[in-house]
Amino acid sequence: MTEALIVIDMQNDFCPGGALEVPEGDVIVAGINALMAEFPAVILTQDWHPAGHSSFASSHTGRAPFEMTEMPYGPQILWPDHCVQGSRGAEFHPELNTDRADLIVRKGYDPAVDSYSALFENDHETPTGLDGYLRDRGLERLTMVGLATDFCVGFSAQDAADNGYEVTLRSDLCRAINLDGSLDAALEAMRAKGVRIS
Ligand code: VGL
Ligand code: ZN
Repeated sequence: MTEALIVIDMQNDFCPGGALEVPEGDVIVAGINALMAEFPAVILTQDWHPAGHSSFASSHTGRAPFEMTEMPYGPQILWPDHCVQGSRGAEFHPELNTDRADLIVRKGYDPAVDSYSALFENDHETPTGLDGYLRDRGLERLTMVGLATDFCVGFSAQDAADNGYEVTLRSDLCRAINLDGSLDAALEAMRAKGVRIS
């Protein structure tokens, strides 16, 4: 039992009508639920920001969503307020089968550091704990699905590949935000690290 399905950020705020909506973000829910049956281990991630998080444009006077800023850990895109802890937008899509989850990993809770990847925060060194969990359980082959291909899914896949996992991206069960070619850049970066894109 070495295979895990990692379902990234299938939350209301990333679905149509949400604060940071991903086009067609909701159409993949049924396919993800069906895919869970094929995996012995299912792990969900949940973007989980405190109000006033430093990745929110609203936390920086005069700045608008989707502009870039510099954080102590590097460049950072400023986002609309989203996935605020305890809000409806932070809840999983109501049709997602959360019962099958062995583990739910929350990330992005440090007010000063964003966390796209399921394994490491955006400083690329603070662990979320998922790497340790996967190692402890001997889960070595990961299939990634969810939102958004060019941010949280893409960085999760790259970090996992960098840390020795065999990673497959099911692109039919992901959707992208696609800011300024970010989808092509993410696919290229994943391929360069040996992520299998199917
Ligand atoms: C995400 C931007 C900000 C994602 C999360 O889930 O891809 N993107 N927070
Ligand atoms: Zn976020």
